[in-house]
Amino acid sequence: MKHAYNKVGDSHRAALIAICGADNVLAGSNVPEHYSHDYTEDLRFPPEVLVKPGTTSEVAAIMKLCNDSRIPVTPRGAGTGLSGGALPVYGGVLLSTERLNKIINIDVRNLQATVEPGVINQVFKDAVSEKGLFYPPDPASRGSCFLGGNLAECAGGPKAVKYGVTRDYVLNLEVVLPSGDVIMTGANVLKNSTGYNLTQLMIGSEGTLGIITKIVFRLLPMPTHDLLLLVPFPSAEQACEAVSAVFRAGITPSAMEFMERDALDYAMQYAETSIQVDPSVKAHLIIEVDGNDPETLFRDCEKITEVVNGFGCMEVLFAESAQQKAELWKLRRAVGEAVKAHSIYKEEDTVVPRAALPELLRGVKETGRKYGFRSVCYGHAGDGNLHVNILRDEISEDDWNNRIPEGIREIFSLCVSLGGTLSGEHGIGYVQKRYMDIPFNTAALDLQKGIKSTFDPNHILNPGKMFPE
Ligand code: LAC
Ligand code: ZN
Repeated sequence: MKHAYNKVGDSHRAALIAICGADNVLAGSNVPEHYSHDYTEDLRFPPEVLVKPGTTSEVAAIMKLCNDSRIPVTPRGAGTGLSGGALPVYGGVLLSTERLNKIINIDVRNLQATVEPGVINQVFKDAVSEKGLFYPPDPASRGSCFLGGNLAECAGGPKAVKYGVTRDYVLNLEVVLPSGDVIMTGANVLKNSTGYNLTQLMIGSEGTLGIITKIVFRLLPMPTHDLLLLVPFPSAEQACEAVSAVFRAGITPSAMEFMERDALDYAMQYAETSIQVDPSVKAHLIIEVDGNDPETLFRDCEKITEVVNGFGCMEVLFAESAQQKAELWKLRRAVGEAVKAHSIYKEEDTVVPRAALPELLRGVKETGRKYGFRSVCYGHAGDGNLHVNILRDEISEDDWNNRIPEGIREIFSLCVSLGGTLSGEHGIGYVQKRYMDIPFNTAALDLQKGIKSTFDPNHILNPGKMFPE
């Protein structure tokens, strides 16, 4: 359904300045260029006005003003998203959470912490780690992405395979609704059977239901040891076959990452690493185990080595030092940016039950041959979560916009037929909404749209996202 929106006029701008102060309200050409994009393809949508509230009550006043005036509001964290969630596709107000960046409290006795949404993931990890605590979610952009954005998209990362994703660490939220009302969604407890679970509804809602202004996390004790294995394979499919066998052998690694040869090559060039890979290697698995007892971890690695040997891997390498481990992780985290530096690409975030990974990889490559695109595949193999970067290369504008999406539709249909879905951790946002009819029938989509309308009857919050229009 289309909604009619108003432009941000002089009186609205004056009202926003009265709420946040003139320094925190920028309009037109005064809005720095980077606020018009995130990390998604080469998409650009400048907002009419950028506002940077510093308190919950300022957020509430902005929402009330925009709701009363039918002005669209797009919430924005650090802008590292890969599905266009933070793009103000209808113009209007871009609400940046960058000034809401306080760690309010780390409650060591309860293993909890309360933060504002503009705290950087890594800053939070470091702060809790100083107190012996562990916040596992670690998206590749952890050095710059905001926790609020991590909640909006339900970010994952390599550790998710053992520790779960962002939603598994959130206990309670303060949320500003489009009306300007402020609610708490839950309680700071590990068990809660009180009413509908609004906390979990907010997570992954991509800024379409409310603005998260405080987050209460649960934390874990920091594990003391980890070991990292690098397992080369002569074929990408064999690497994928080995993944589920490791879990079936009774081991849950703390990371189980896959990189096909092209992903390795792009990352090696980009990250200027000393790591060298023999030309016969066609894929790598990076496997990490962690815990508190080194003996157990060594035994786990022996078992893993036994299993992967059964899938024709080449010589298994141990990362000997902290520096080697860091270098391997740097290489793995660089893949996305490395590919982007080479070519515009469409990033698909396919996810299937883990044992279906080889079939998914085969299907992706077959589809590429049929539609004439190259793909670079890598990702969180242990979660069945394969990132498929479809390279723009020399593909014409028309094919890029019309024919390639048909191929992507085939890939997503394959995912769903294998028991999977469109996105494991990047969200739907602006670029995947046209495929939402694949995993959901009309009844399931209408139910979600009904929830959206209940929270946001005027559809002012992050319009143009998640649902096909
Ligand atoms: C990664 C991001 C793209 O896994 O999700 O590198
Ligand atoms: Zn990822």
